Amino acid sequence: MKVAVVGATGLVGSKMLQVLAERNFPVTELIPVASEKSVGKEVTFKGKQFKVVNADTAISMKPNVAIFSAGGGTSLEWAPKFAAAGITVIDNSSAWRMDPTKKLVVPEVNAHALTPEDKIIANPNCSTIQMVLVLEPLHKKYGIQRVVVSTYQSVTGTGVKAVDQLMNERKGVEGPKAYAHEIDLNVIPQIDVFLDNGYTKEEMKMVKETVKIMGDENVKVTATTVRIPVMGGHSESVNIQFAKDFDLAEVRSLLAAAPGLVVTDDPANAVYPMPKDAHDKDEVFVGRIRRDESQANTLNLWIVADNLRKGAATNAVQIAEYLNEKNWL
Ligand code: 11C
Repeated sequence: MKVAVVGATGLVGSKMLQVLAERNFPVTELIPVASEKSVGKEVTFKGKQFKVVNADTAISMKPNVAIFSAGGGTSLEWAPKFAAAGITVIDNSSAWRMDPTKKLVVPEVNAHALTPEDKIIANPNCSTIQMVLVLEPLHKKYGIQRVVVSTYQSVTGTGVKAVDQLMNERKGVEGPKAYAHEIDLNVIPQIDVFLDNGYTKEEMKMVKETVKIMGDENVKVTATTVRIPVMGGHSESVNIQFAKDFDLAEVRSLLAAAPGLVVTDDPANAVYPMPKDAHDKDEVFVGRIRRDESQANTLNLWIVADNLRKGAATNAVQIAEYLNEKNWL
């Protein structure tokens, strides 16, 4: 399997290479793709060096699959060109997610939506992925009516510049800023740009992507997304109102049995999900599972996952694994 990784030198791109190697995706030839300024540089994959090429060269090398993580502009311009050459694109940007002709996939939830005709497949936003993994098994059993989510998101979601900003501020060193404010010892209630309705783009991604992935417009979501000075992953406080009542022990066993989830919930021993523990893991961790005592049929819980793994690279590689199992690549 020839695999192109577009944006191979970025934070998510490097994680894609790591996850492809760790999960033993059957890569016979790796084609790292990046902008002209990185062409000719080398990246290491499974102990071997591969030269970075530009997108045109990558298409001429005819990969079976191209995993994009180079921003929406690159995806809008290049994904259709790869697809026209018969190359399946798995795109980690937001460019194609809400396009009604493209599938938006979290394999544990809606891999069944994929067909051999899907040539551009969208990988959801990190904060959406970890939430829908928890919502799906509960929705099937109790019927979700409304979700109120507040996020605590790692600087790795912004990229290398933000990680550098946090580290520089921590050391008291001047440097380029990824955010309009200091991030060390601070909390910024803005992720991405503000829209006309007063919500940020990140918040509206959580609202709209959740409905599309779960395939149910009755799942109403409202979100507040917040950046915190953390590296290991995104955390989410989630309040879920169901149509039917639930049994807490049953909720725990449904979540424990759901693919990709680990229940980490022993408050008496100070055990709950934290980004430090989720870092570099593929699983999504859920804990602090408790009844909302202020209204009927409502649950509170806490979800943590490494946004660069299940929130980006792992989910994209899982989509490629599914397509490969079906012999569609
Ligand atoms: C963040 N969720 O943490 C964003 C990063 O639509 O894929 C991912 C943006 C996206 O800042």
